[in-house]
Order: sequence, then structure tokens, then C-alpha cells
Amino acid sequence: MTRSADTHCPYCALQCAMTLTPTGAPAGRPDATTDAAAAPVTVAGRDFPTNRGGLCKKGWTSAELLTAPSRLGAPLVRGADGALHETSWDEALDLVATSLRGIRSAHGADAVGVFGGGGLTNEKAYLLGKFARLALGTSRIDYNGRYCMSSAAAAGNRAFGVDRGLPFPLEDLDGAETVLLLGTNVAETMPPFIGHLAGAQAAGGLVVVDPRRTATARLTDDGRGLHVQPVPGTDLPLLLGLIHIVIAERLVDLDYIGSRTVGFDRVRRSVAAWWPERVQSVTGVAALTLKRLARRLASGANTYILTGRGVEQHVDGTDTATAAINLALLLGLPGRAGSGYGTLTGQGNGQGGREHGQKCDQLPGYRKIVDPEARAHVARVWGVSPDVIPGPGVPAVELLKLLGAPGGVRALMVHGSNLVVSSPNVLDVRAGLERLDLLVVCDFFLSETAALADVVLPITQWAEEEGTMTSLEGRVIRRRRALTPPDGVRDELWILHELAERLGSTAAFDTDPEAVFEELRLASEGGIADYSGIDYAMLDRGDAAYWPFPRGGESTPRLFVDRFAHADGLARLVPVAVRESARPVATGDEITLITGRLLEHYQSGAQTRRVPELLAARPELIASLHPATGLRLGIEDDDRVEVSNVRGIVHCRARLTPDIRPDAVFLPFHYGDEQTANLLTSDEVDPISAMPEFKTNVVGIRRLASVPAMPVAESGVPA
Ligand SMILES: Nc1nc2c(c(=O)[nH]1)N[C@H]1C(S)=C(S)[C@@H](COP(=O)(O)OP(=O)(O)OC[C@H]3O[C@@H](n4cnc5c(=O)[nH]c(N)nc54)[C@H](O)[C@@H]3O)O[C@H]1N2
Ligand SMILES: Nc1nc2c(c(=O)[nH]1)N[C@H]1C(S)=C(S)[C@@H](COP(=O)(O)OP(=O)(O)OC[C@H]3O[C@@H](n4cnc5c(=O)[nH]c(N)nc54)[C@H](O)[C@@H]3O)O[C@H]1N2
Ligand code: SF4
Ligand SMILES: [Mo]
Repeated sequence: MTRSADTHCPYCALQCAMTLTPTGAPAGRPDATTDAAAAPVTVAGRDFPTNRGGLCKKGWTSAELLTAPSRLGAPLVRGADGALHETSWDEALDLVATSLRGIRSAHGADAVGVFGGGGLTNEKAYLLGKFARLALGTSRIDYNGRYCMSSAAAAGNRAFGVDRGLPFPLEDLDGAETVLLLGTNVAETMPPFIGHLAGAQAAGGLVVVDPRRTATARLTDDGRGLHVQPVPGTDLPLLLGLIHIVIAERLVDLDYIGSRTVGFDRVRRSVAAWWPERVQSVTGVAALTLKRLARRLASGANTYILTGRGVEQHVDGTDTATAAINLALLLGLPGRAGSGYGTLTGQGNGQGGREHGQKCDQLPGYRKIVDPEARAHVARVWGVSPDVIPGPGVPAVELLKLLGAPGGVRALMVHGSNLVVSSPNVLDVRAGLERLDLLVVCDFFLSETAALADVVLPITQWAEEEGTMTSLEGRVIRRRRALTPPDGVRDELWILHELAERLGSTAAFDTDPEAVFEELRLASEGGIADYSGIDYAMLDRGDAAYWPFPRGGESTPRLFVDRFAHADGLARLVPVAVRESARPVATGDEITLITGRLLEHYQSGAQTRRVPELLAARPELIASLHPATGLRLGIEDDDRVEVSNVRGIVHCRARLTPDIRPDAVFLPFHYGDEQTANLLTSDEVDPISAMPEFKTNVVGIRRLASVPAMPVAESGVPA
């Protein structure tokens, strides 16, 4: 193929537009006669409203993975010698199907679990949900979006009756004069995004709430914006405090509250005790700063409130996101022209991936699996009786706790997650995977999770496949093929089709993405996330297709203009309270562990640790500490340290930086094996969303006797 293809980046939800032009270099992993460095396509940024031609380092280098030396080129099966060996597709698929049948007949259909991912195209995510329910007959499917968007989704559904991360196009932010960023470091996690903050920055209204002085917080350095640096895990009291001030100072938009919401009285009563000085003593943020911030937010300027994982990935994440929504509603922002509230979806298809049935309680179109009407509708599209569709399963953390447990899961299929790196409390997860009778992983690389599998099925990469993604704006866009995939790999739709056939399923599992999308349209019709008016032809023309987009209807770039999605059209103000026992608090020499991201690596690092330039920039795990903390604990810059708690131990290098609060240590979660930050995180979950506590955990940290620096292998793990 020599034509160039207009597509989007394989990584995050900003889905920056790019053009891939084939270079003529051979696809697939290099052999002795090919040059490992020659990428088969060149990447160029393409003008698009979200990225305006810009890409970050990860986007620019994304094509290198197409020919990465470690790319898998044939299915792998674990042999009697305990090692993985290359085999044929027929043999691998026969083995998987035979094992799954055996496990199902011995232990029941729920003994097979499925773990999906927010990076899958809409077509793959939809077909995976259908495959679990019909071909496997299991209720036990969930996905990594549980770790990502579940708290924001639960809060959005509760307040607005719908969960579309941004209910407005990103370009609307250009006109903002005030933007409150709660727990998000967009300058590193979505670099081209900051172009949309320029207006607020110029107006002196960019406010960043983060315990670290991140690259995003530094955008306020000119002194006109504000960086608020609270005690980690205190965003809920902080927001209750802001609501208290807004009410006490009569800054509430009473017309809006009266005509567009219910529940004001209960919220008013619930914040009565959060006066500014009390909030100051809990969060460390000065009462005066809180008042200044509340007044700025209520100043009538075009104002947006946006949340990220820093406030959501907590055991009280749903309530914290709800408090942020309450604040936005009291100020009359959602649905008002030039203002709004939103959450920044993270994974490439984090939005679409949470709409079409990978969630344990969900059917396509964001339908509830317990709703008889929803079941009847989807059953009609699938050509089955509604009784055949299993009921709700369990969310991700609980699913992983069932691995190898009595009455639990004996076989797991993983599609799009490196869960032994990215799940909380990973030592227990590793133990669970080892107890399984069968672990099947679909991936392009031998990720840390794939390395534990009994069968690994190598798949096509983004530049080699067709499909659709739904960006953080709720806009459906096309992923297009620029290259013929290498011989040994297969498309995931084909894999699901082949397995369904071998499992004796009579349901249709199409292998053509457009045909799958046509079926998804029907299945989503009339649902909350209604895609029925969207087709490939209109996407190929470049039409902007924001859902809901009903058949014969129109795209909806802006939600909430006239009404919210609850039956009465009103938003719900939901009172939320601080649970004192929600999380352990550091005492004595203990310190709060914050986890998050670096610009150069993506998620578990399974992909970006294989890009030489990105690995060279961030080769190993580094713990960031305040110099005062270093002094207190006898740790100097570049010392090797041990970070530990009851769950696990991590060894890494320390970096002293004034950009973090003295009561916290920061670890990125991008590294595998013994450098996995999730050895230390708790698998306690939010009671509403089942989101684990990734962002604030308690650890001890001490200096290790000096050890010489170790060379780092391609995986990022010391060789
Ligand atoms: N480079 C890169 N970009 C990515 C990704 C990646 O892995 N790497 N992943 C993508 C995905 S899936 C996601 S979900 C997004 C995530 O995007 P972000 O939400 O921007 O990323 P995080 O680094 O997880 O968390 C943001 C910030 O929360 C802060 N934080 C930690 N604890 C607290 C707290 O208690 N309160 C407050 N207010 N802040 C806190 C951290 O210091 C951190 O700077 O990024 C997407 N983009
Ligand atoms: N401590 C801590 N832990 C966290 C977080 C945190 O902030 N702190 N953040 C959480 C968040 S927000 C997220 S989103 C998760 C993400 O963490 P993971 O779920 O581990 O996500 P990735 O590392 O992107 O793993 C995706 C894997 O699937 C492969 N892959 C990519 N595309 C496809 C595809 O189309 N099909 C298949 N089958 N495979 C594919 C990739 O090669 C990679 O191995 O981590 C969570 N874990
Ligand atoms: S910001 Fe996200 S979508 Fe854009 S180039 Fe970087 S990783 Fe890709
Ligand atoms: Mo995420």
C-alpha cells in the first residue's frame, strides 16, 4: 500500500489527528535482512480541532512500534517445559477453545472471565461484550476503564443522567476566562490540550489543584493564575469548602438552581460545617485563597470546571467528582453557553469503550443489563432470547480477586490491558493469575501480563486496522488502515469470530469493522449513547459526529443546553459527606504515596518502554520527594531508596524536588516487575464506582546502601 491514511494517534483520548504515509519499508518485526530502525510509515500531525496539527512525543514516535524488534509475530503457547513457543493459529485457537469448553463444562460459564480495555475500537469493545455474553455465556466481564473513568462516570450519571466526559467540544474552552483543573496534569498527559487553555491563562483565570507543582501547575507561574497545592486526598473537603463559600457569599445562580436542578436544600445543609478555616486546617489551603477562588469562579466570566484522575481515583472518588459537579451546578455552568463542567477521559477509546458492553453491568448504547427493556432490545439485535443474556457480573477489582478462588474464575481472557502492572495491589493479582487453569492474552507485545499467559495471540496495530474511536469529546472518529499487517498477526475481530465458531456459538461475529459498526448502531439505537445515526460514510467525509446521534437525527456537540438526561430534564444536586475512615493517614515517618503519569510513557509502559527515544528519556522508576523530606529521612538526590508498606516493596532512585509537598512521594506507574508502583497501592474501592485507591496510599521510605547504577533492558527493567 502506498496511499497515505488520515487517522488518529494510538494512545490517549485526545485522539490527535495524524496522517500516516507508507515509506515502503517492510511491515512487521525486522529479521536479519531488514533495518530495525526503518518505520514502515511516516507520521505527520494533521489539522483537527482538538490538536491543531500538534502531537506529543508519544504520537510522533508511535510508528516505531510497528517494527519493534520485540513485536510478536506468531501465536505463543506454553509448552510442557514451562516456556512459551511459537505455534500456528489453528493450533492456538483450537487449544483455547478446547480449554474454555472444558472449564465451562466442569465449573460453569461464569468460571471464564474477560478483561477488556479502553484502548479497543468501538467495534472490538462491542464485539467483546457480545462474545462474553453469547459465545462464553459468562457474566464476568469488566475492563480497565474501571481504573480510569468509573468514578467520574458514576458521578455524571447520578447528576446529569448521562456520562459523556466532555459535554461540549474542546474548542469551546478557547473562549474561557476561568478554568479550574482538578487533579489533572494535561501538560504531560495531553500536551496539545494546553493550546485550549491559552485564553484562560491570558485572562489570569487558570487554576490548577494538584499536590505537585506539575508542568500544568507551572502554566500559572506568571502570577496571574493560581496553583492550589492541597494535602493529597483532601479534594472533597476542599470542594465542600468552596460550595460553602459560594452559598455563604450568595454567589449561587438561583434562577438556574430553581429552573434546572433539584436537591439544593440538602446540599446547602450538607456543607454548613465546612467553613473556610476548617477547610484550611484539613487541606492546607489558606481560607483567603479559597475565598478568592470561589469569587473568581462565580465572577460571571466564561468558566469551566474539569476533573482528572487526581480527584477521581480515590475510595471517595465518586463523591469528590459529585462535589465538583455540585459546585458547577450552583454556579450555573453546565449547559450555559461559554461555560461548563467535564471530566477528561484518558484512554484512546475510554469514552466509546465505556458505552458498548465491556462493563459488567452494561449492554450496548450504555444500556443497563438489568433493565428488561434493554435486554429485549439487544436480544432482538443479537437474534437470541433475552434469557440467554447473563445478568450483571462484577467490577474489575472484584473480578481479579475471584481468580482461582473457589467458585471463582478459572480462565481469563485479556484484551487490551497489562493488568499485572496497572491493577492495584498487584502481588495478589499475580498470585491470582498463577492459580488459573488458562490465561489467554491478545497483545502485540509480550507485556508483563502476556508473559504469564498460557496462550498469547498477536494482533494488528492501529495503523494496520479500520474502526472507530470515540474521543474525550464524545465525537466518533475513524481509525484508518495505512499498512497491510505482517503475516503472523490477526485482527481481534477475526480472533473473536474464530473462537465463537469453535465454541459452537450460533450468534453472528462479523469480521468486517464496518459490518460490526452497523450492528452496533442497531444495538445502541434508543439507548443513552445512541450511535444509530452515524455511519462510516459520514465519518469518512469528516462530518462531526457527536453522540447522541439518533437515526435521522443530528449530531449533539453540546449536551445540557435545554435539559439534562434525567426523565424530568433536571440535574440532581446530591449531598456528599467526608467519610473520616475512608483512607489510612500517614503517621510518624510514613508518607503519602501519589501515583500518576510522565509525558514519555503511556500507562503500564507496555508500548512506550519499547520506543528507544521514550525509554532513554525515562529509563527507570524514580521517586520524587521534597528536599525537606529528604533531609528528614536522610535521603539525598539520586540515592537508591526502598519504598514499602504492608503490600509490597519497590526499589528505585530518589529525586529531590521542591515541586512536591513535603508530606508526599510521587511514583509513576509506567514500569514493570519490581518497579511497579502498584505493588504498593490498595485494592480498597469506592463503594459506588468500584474505583480503587490509586492516588493516595501510605508508605515508608528509606535510603538503601549505595548500589551502582544498573543497565536497563528494553522492558525498562534492570537487566
Ligand atoms: N503521558 C501520558 N499521557 C496519558 C496517559 C499516560 O499514561 N501517559 N494516560 C492517559 C489516561 S488513560 C489517563 S486516565 C489520563 C490521566 O490524566 P491525568 O489525570 O492528567 O493524569 P495523572 O498523572 O494520573 O493524575 C493527574 C494529577 O493528579 C495529581 N494528584 C494525585 N493525587 C491527587 C489528589 O489527591 N488531589 C489532586 N487534586 N490531585 C492529585 C497528580 O499529582 C497528577 O499530577 O492521561 C492520559 N494520557
Ligand atoms: N498506580 C496507578 N495505577 C493506575 C493508574 C494510576 O494513575 N496509578 N491509572 C489507571 C488508569 S487511568 C488506567 S486507564 C489503567 C491502564 O493500564 P492498562 O490497562 O495496563 O493499560 P495499557 O498499559 O495501555 O495496556 C494496554 C495493553 O494492551 C495492548 N493493546 C493496545 N491496544 C490493543 C488492542 O487494540 N487490543 C489488544 N488486545 N491489546 C491492545 C498494549 O500493548 C498493552 O499491553 O491503569 C490504571 N492504573
Ligand atoms: S496527546 Fe495523546 S493523542 Fe495526542 S499525540 Fe500525545 S498521546 Fe497521542
Ligand atoms: Mo486511564
